[in-house]
Amino acid sequence: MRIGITCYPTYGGSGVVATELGIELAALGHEVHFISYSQPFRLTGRETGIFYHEVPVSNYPLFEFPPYDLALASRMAEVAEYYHLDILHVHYAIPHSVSALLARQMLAEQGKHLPFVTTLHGTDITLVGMDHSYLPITRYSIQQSDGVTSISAYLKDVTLANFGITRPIEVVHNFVNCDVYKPFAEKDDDARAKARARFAAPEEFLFMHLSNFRPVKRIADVVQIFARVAKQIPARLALIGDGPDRSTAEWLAHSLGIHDRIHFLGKQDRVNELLPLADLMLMPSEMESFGLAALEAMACQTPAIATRVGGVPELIDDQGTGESATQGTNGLLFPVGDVEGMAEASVALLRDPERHRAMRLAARKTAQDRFCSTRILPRYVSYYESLLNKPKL
Ligand code: GMT
Repeated sequence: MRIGITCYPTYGGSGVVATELGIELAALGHEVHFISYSQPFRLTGRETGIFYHEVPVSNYPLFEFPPYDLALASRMAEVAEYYHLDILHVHYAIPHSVSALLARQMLAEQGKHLPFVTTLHGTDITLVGMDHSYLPITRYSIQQSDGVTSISAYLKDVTLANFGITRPIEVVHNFVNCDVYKPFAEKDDDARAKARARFAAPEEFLFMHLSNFRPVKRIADVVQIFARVAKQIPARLALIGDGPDRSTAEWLAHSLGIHDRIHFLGKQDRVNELLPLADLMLMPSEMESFGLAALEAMACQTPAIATRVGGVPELIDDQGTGESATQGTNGLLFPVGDVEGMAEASVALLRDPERHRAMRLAARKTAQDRFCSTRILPRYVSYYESLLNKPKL
């Protein structure tokens, strides 16, 4: 198939999913065309079978707001025509789904059919999409998409309830490449120790957090949890990512007198090399429609201490009784803002090496058994095929 993909190319879960999907599809022999305003950050530009088409947005003194969605629609139609795309897959509804709808209509005028799939990721529904200035058009473009997928059952339910959507939505969970996101092999213990030494001494526990530092991620809670932990056990914290709340976190770390125990690593390209170094991942978000960062950590055998919000319980099973029952307890969940609970549970877990080890193994097994790209990719491919085989009306 020739597949067009549009996403936000910057640091964020929907862009990560879209890029990894493109990489996996190309590895399966499909031709993938990314259409966006800059190259997605996890692409090198040298991947076989992957092509990138920039969307130029020209400005004009009259435009206080350059119309990116229109430039995107034009570029989508052009790329579809010149490269004979079979299907277009847009990630994050706003505004990508609307642009895809326009592109489909433009091509239809020339007798060409370009079906498009919209994948809902999170704040496109839970925050931005609920804003009344965006709601009617977002609803319309979801309803008009040829196919709609959602990255968790939770997000599907919210979309159906809050947007009054009547068309089917297919749940296709976030995924991770388990051959890239993996723990160090036992024979590589020395290599792990060497890499880990950059962040923590052997007797210190290493905590990690990975996000785009937006308010919804509650970075201040990450620092507060760590401050409580560091009073009880030797520990360090590595924060991966950057964004609007970084300076708040730095200020808090200084005020609490723990800044010398925290590494602010900024944006990192190869997080798969960092996540296996940690003992625990912290994800105390206000909302997560799934929690891709926790899945990436779990695949590296780093369990997460997280909040019981949105679709997170579809991934993290703190009782070992849900869909991950065969893998066992693979992480711990707490109410939003319960920094005491998360700190106490982290300390208790790390003081119990057997329990910690069991949780590490369960985390990796959950990723392998339920969320590896080898399991999820065929779902997307057969979904595309079902749309392409649908009789045209
Ligand atoms: O953070 C967002 O809401 C935007 C989105 C993104 O583009 O980064 O993240 C969402 O998509 C991820 C990938 O599907 C999910 O794993 C995240 O849970 C989700 N974030 C939120 O719901 C806050």
